[in-house]
Amino acid sequence: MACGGFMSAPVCFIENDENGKLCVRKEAKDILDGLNEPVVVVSVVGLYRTGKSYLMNRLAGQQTGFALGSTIESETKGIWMWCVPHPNKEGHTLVLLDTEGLGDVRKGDEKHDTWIFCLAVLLSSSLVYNSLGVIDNTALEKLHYVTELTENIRVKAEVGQHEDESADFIRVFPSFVWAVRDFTLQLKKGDKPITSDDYLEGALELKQGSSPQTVQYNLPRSCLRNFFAVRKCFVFPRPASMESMWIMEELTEKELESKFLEQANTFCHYIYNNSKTKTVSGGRTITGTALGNLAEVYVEAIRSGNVPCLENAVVSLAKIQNVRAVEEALQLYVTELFNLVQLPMNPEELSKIHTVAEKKAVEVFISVSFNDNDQIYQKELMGKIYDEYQQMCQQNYDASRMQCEEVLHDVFDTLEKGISDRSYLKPGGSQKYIDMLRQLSEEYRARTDSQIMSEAVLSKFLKTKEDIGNMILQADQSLNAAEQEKEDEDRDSKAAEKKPKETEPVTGAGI
Ligand SMILES: Nc1nc2c(ncn2[C@@H]2O[C@H](COP(=O)(O)OP(=O)(O)OP(=O)(O)O)[C@@H](O)[C@H]2O)c(=O)[nH]1
Ligand SMILES: [Mg+2]
Repeated sequence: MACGGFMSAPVCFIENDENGKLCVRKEAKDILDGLNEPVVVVSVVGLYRTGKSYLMNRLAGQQTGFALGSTIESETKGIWMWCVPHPNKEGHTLVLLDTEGLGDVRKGDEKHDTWIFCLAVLLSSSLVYNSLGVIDNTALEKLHYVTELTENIRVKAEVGQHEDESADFIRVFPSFVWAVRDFTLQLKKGDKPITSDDYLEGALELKQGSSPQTVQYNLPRSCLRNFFAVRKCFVFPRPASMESMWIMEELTEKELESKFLEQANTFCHYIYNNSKTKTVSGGRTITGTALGNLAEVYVEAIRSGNVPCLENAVVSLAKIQNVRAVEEALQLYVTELFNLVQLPMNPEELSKIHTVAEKKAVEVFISVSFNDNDQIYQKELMGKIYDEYQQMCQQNYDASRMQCEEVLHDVFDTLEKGISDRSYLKPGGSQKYIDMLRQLSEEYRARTDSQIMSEAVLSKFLKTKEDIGNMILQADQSLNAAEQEKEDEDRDSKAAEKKPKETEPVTGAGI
């Protein structure tokens, strides 16, 4: 697969699993998962062996791609997908869906064809119906799948008892393009030339009356008229001689009939210019990712024996997309935060990084989310971002605390040594202790200036030193008192020494 979800060759999208039930292939789902831009989905349906895959290769602008078969055996199985850059719409992907040919009796499972047809209708924004020859009653009878859509597709989750749901089909169905291949007739009504669209509309005209035959005749016609608002028809002459058609993939443009080439180009340009971006009920445009999810929702409904319902599918799709949107947005937020933060850091800087990352995360959420009208998932995302941010703030505090503690140990090492050496347990020691505490605190502050936990760590430390400070002070005071006492004593004794001895009363004064 090339970058950006574009592919060098088609892959199988939907096929039968080993139990014979439809399933979405992982490879295709993964490709769509990586495609976060709006998609224009064009699918081709029609009877087997009618040149559908060849026409799709032309839409891809490639000579080869979807496999063609030149034998009578049907070639394409299930639904194949090819994502190519949209030739006209920048930022859009053209998703081409080539389907298994309908009506091959050897398959023996009519219902399988019905589901292939339904899925093509449900997944595309333009449905190309491909047939050989002319649009006559037989051709319309072969298109009976369109008459079965009412039984096999539901639009609303809740339907009133007498409500005709098919009236809603026109709102949600793709545009319809009939490609008539090997058309050999002249487009004329009487003498007047008519367009291929007039030809189609003429073929879809209803008969008056209510006989069973008339009802039967009108049924596919009225279904096409009532379900598909935009209808278009292209007629293609034979592209080459009989023998050459077995090797169509090898034929150069020059070897193809010029009239065929002209029609093929007109058809391709019509599709490029007019096929709309795929939307779902409610008008929401969908991306490749959503298309993959939508396919899974419809296929799951069919697998479990239910009728695919557009409204339910949108609800399921919204849930899948929104859960994913929360995951992706949160992932981006966390990655952004981890890449930019360097703990410990200034909380204001951290807050700035958080704000930018949060904005980017919300942008991702908005691009991936789907119908989050009550902002339930966005609120969930904001809550998760808040939790992540709080955790990061806590980690920032912890990292800052650790660094401050390291500096603290380093700076106050002298003080601790002084304490254990009992250097402060001497007279005047308390003042020395206080001075040292003050000086080291300043040094610590200078080294942890930018740290958020600087003061908190210091004040906790100083608190632990209060007892020892008091002890030193008391010791100092008692040493002072003892010294004072000793000094007093010394002074007294010295004074006593100096004082003349209490003399005996002079008895012989005249000696
Ligand atoms: N007669 C005719 N044959 C064509 C035309 N385009 C392609 N073919 C040939 O018809 C054969 C079948 O073409 P595919 O494109 O494989 O037909 P398909 O409808 O995809 O066939 P399945 O996948 O089996 O349903 C190939 O040999 C093609 O070369 C065409 O316009 N007219
Ligand atoms: Mg095919």
